Amino acid sequence: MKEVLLDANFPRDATGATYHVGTRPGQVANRIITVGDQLRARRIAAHFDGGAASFEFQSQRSFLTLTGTFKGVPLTVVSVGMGFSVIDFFLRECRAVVEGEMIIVRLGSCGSIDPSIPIGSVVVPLTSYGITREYDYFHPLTTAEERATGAMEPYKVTKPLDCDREIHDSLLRALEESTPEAAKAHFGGVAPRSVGEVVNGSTDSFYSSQGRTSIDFLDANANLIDVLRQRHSISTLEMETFVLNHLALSANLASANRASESGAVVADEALTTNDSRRIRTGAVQMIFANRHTSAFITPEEVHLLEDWAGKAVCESLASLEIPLEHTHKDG
Ligand code: R1P
Repeated sequence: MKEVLLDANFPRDATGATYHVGTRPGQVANRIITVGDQLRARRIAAHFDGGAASFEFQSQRSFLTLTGTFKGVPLTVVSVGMGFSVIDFFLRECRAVVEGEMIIVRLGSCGSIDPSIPIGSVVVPLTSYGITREYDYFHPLTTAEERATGAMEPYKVTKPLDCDREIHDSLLRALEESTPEAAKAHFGGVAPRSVGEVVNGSTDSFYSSQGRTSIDFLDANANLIDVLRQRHSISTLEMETFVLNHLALSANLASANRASESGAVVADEALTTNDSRRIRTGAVQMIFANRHTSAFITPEEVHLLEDWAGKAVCESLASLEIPLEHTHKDG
């Protein structure tokens, strides 16, 4: 960031560019695909009209924004990196530069802890849980009794939170309509499969809270995968979708409160609000790893899944209506 920043509460420069993502009004579309990986972002943008983005910005903090059109509809891909905190930067700063309703779809990779969902599958989660390390479980002042009785457990699991049902259904339909039959040679003779209504867990670590064991750290996670399967029916683990759903809920609550005279709107009402700054979310996740068999996808298979899922997400987003949509201008 070379420019002078103007507001310590929400830092922006004189052109309106945000502090970390670095984009300003006119550069980000209402329909956004967010990914963790810059190569994946560029593969998706290759489906844009003309085969490339018409606007590109790489921020000093490694957020890459690519904006163009798909079948004439403005679309943006933002590569954000990994984890809860980058979703917070991404969503708050994109919200600040976009007028009107936003639709945001995460196209990510994930691991499967469900034996019925092998690598090469592409899943559309409906529900996500947040799974975080309980830092105090490891604290020297926590007693052995608290640990032994289960008064304190090493990992916390939130209540489940759904994405937008219409977006879920649209994403699943777009994937099903474009299943790459020709790719079956790469997936043991079976064409990769899409699966809807999947229950996902988003974790605050790739390692401890996903049940990967270590001799270098005390993580108390040897039975975590079994707990997540048995108590919560979780099938997939990744690191962002729950936070995306949570922040969309938080934005919709704020919108509903602005519209309400009493200012006391509850979550159920926020989900049905039709406020012009509503945020709707969805996710598509490619299964790269199988935690039962330890299988990992090959780079060639990654490319095939990213092409299939990337195009399907563009098709889905371009087909979804946004009420009172503002005209997008590159700038
Ligand atoms: C970990 O390797 C990363 O891969 C998954 C996880 O959510 C985490 O961000 O998603 P992406 O491939 O989209 O980054």
